[in-house]
Amino acid sequence: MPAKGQGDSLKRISKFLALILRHDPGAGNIRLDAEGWAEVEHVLPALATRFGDFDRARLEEVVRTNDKSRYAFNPKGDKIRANQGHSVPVDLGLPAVEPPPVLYHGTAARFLGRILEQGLNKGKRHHVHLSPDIATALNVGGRRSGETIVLEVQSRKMQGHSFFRSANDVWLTDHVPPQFLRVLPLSIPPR
Ligand code: HQG
Repeated sequence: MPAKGQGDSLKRISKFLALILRHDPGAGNIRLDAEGWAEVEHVLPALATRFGDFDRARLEEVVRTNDKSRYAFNPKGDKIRANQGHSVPVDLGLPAVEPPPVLYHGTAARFLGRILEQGLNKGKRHHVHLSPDIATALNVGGRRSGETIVLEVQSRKMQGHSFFRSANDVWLTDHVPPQFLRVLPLSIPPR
């Protein structure tokens, strides 16, 4: 556990890592390879520029304590990448796997009309992100303002759609057509 007072700074560091490892490697003057890996020896100076002295032990702490296990080192430990959530083109090399019968997607009630018309779209990301359980979906949806809703996805029935499971247990797919969606009758007050 991070010491009291360190939580905020760990969060800021994680946000900057998300920026450079998912969306804009140039912002940290680093490069991602085809599978999304960056050299740790390039990432450390990028972090040091923002946050002062930054050694490997501190980076390991950020990775280990991250609330959603967003980052991972390669087995040798000389590279780091985001486990999912990229907008830059990378191929994580995840195998397609059979999903559980149902998955969940938490979102804001104000998006529901369009979602039921168009299905779930991946937007800027590589995939639509789905959660393995309702509690996680509520957290994801709760990031948005207004009332949170949870959609149940009939994942096993989605013939012809590949599913991938990220290292941090996020389920990924290209698109969810509306006929595989059902709004769960949960009542979550707006934040
Ligand atoms: C919505 C976080 C209108 C969708 C989380 C979502 C997750 C539509 C938003 C990960 C739509 C996209 C991903 C349609 C989808 N019409 N709105 N047809 N289709 N949407 O952030 O799933 O903290 O790209 O419901 O924990 O919210 O980044 O996706 O509200 O795992 O590690 O469009 O991001 O993880 O938003 O979140 P996002 P998401 P991290």
